[in-house]
Amino acid sequence: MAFIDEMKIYAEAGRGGDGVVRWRQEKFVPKGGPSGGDAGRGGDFYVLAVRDIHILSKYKAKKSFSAGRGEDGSNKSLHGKNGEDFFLELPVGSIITNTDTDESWQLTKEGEKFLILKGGYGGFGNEHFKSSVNTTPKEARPGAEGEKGNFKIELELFADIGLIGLPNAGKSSLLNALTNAEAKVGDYAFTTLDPNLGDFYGYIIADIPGIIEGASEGKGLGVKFLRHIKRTKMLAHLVSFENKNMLKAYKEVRKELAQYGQELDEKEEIIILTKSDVIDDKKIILKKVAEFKKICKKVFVLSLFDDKMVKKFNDELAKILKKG
Ligand SMILES: Nc1nc2c(ncn2[C@@H]2O[C@H](COP(=O)(O)OP(=O)(O)OP(=O)(O)O)[C@@H](O)[C@H]2O)c(=O)[nH]1
Ligand SMILES: [Mg+2]
Repeated sequence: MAFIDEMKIYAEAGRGGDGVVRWRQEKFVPKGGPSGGDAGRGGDFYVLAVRDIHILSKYKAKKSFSAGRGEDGSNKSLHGKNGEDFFLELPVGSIITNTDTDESWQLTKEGEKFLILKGGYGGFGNEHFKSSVNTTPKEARPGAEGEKGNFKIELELFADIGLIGLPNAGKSSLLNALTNAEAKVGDYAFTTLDPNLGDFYGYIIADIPGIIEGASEGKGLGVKFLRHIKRTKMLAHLVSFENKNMLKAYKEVRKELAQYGQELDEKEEIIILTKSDVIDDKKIILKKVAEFKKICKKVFVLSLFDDKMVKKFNDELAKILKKG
């Protein structure tokens, strides 16, 4: 499920500016002392995590990046400005490897940043070399090169929320309603054979193939997908109103999670009672909600045929993920 995308780039931190040789020029002082200022250092090169899984494609055309050069020193002892730092924005989940040194970093949360290349120092101007024995130093130093390197960037996406439930609960349909994924939908069990991913305001929703009794021992599509759930942060458990015994349907899936182990059943969970349009009697719906609220605080009722309901759920889910 972790869909991995790869990219190679070349990056350079800024070169430091050069120090300069300058002399003070004052009225009536034919030759003043040294006044060449020090240069600015080169800009550092950072990677910065953002919540945008498509950002790598922006860099397709441009694969080389550099931070700003430090400004040279100037006369009147003025220091050059430091070069601008460069922040390469990468999606949360990116693994950055310097292929020259094998150093590696992983961006795991929004806003996290790492310094991956240091800018070069700025050179000293001649004023710096002034001393009692040398009042007219003609020496200035050039700036140092910034660090450079080749990098590999791999995107490893971990779903923020996994949609689970018995086959036919409406998982793929819900993914399609919330994101621009185009998951296959069918009125038969095991329509979904591989997890589908959707981008929901930068959060990743994973639609997991249906889980049936015995899945933890390999039945149906089996353990393969339970393994994937291990990596999602939160679960949304879908239970369809088509089930005669909804609670039993719910417990069947929970039992498989518990039997699989690895703390799958300890993940934060929300419950979505789906296909409410198949029930005419509102009281039945309310009763079911009350029943499920005894198990879990966050219970939602949803029919994908009702746009308002979908919109409301969409907003609630966005809030939950933001908090998460
Ligand atoms: N009446 C009604 N039908 C729905 C609703 N949501 C989905 N369906 C239908 O339910 C059937 C199953 O939907 P899917 O989204 O494929 O279900 P799934 O949970 O992904 O199923 P698997 O991939 O087999 O595990 C399809 O025929 C959908 O059109 C709903 O809100 N109301
Ligand atoms: Mg499906």
